[in-house]
Amino acid sequence: MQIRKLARPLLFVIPAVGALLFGLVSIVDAGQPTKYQVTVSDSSSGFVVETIPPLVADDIYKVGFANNSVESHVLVVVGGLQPGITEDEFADILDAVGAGAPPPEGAFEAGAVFAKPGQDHQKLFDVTTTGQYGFFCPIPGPDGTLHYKQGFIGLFTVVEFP
Ligand SMILES: [Cu+2]
Repeated sequence: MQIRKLARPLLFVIPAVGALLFGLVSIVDAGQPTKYQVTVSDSSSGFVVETIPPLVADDIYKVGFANNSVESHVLVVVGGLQPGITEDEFADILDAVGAGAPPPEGAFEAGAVFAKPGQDHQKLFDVTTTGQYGFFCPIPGPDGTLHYKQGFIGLFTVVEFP
């Protein structure tokens, strides 16, 4: 008898607490960076990075980077690139900087996140400046070939969120 009397009101209390917690979480979320998930995996023709779209809204993102590949990777994003640059031109710049040349004027790193095989890590990426961006992984494979020459490279444009 005693337990039943206590148990019944508790059933009504628990959903109310749940609603309150949900409300608090929603308020906290409003000030948090936008979450975005990127995955790298292997294919017969190289590494596949999914998905960084050609157009990205300006924002600060908390990027999750899941590594489903057999090698370690770091997703590096750089901004301030020349508009209309091609992927080959971007790779040439990376080669030059890797060989000791200064980075192109105005270029900046927007963020980087490292993940070993099987890991999924998060880092903040600041793409609040509109313009031409690129992403790449500079880690070499077992034969010394850099990952950005095995498919881990791409370009995207950051546009003002409408
Ligand atoms: Cu890599």
